Amino acid sequence: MSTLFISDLHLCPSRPEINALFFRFLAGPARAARALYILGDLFEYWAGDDDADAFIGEVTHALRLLADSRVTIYFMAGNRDFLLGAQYAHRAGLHLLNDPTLIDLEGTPTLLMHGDTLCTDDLSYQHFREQVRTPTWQRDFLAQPLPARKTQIEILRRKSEIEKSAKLMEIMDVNQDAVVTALREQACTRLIHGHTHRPGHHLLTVDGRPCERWVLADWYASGSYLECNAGSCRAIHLS
Ligand code: LP5
Ligand code: MN
Repeated sequence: MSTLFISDLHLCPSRPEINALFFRFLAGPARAARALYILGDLFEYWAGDDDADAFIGEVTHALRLLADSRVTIYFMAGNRDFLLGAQYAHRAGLHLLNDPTLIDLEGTPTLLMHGDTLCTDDLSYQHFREQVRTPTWQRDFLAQPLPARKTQIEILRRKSEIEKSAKLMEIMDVNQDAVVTALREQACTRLIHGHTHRPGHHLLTVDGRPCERWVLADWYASGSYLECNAGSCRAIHLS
């Protein structure tokens, strides 16, 4: 049985075709898997587990059906849905993972990350990330009423888009030294991450060990997933 990996779906009510594709994926290929790993940015943004609108309800229901069919679903937060907490995870049947997480994937030590922490040259983002990942910041933010949180998120999203348009593409990609350090520290040979929206399969050598880095694709124009079996992985495009 395979293990599947997805990330960067950015689900939101305004992209019905992608949502339908995701629901077909959950009811189709994902049903035959041993486990599904969602490596962040499942949602366009997450304002708190108390945001229970109809669209989120649909996604929750679809995830729950998969979890109830005995496929283990793991969720690692991305930079857009890091506020997703234990309450929602319980509702949707998700097992929360820390970033990074090392797993033994049928004999291959495999490191899982969202990918944003590898973009160490993006200093303004890393500074922002440091602030919003503290328990104090998150407690204060979540203590505000939902509409106030959503207003601030909208301001941040606009600011982020403006800043991104002025950043060099290289700055928003992973830093090679950060990749090597992650593989070295965890003594593993495979890294799977998303975030950069630059799908690919990169081969590299770390301390004499042949390693590979899989970058998951985003689900903006279409969908895809990474399927791993003993020893190898392949990217599968959905249409
Ligand atoms: O997601 P992506 O790939 O488009 O861009 C990221 C970085 N941007 C972000 C912001 C998110 O995309 C949008 C909002 C997510 C909702 C989170 C919910 C809770 C937080 C609420 C806080 C108020 O993560 C982008 C990176 C890019 O990846 C590539 O790696 O470059 O980073 C930025 O552009 C961030 C800026 O560099 C720094 C922003 C400083 C913001 C200052 C505070 C504004 C708060 C307004 C509140 C009133
Ligand atoms: Mn991301």
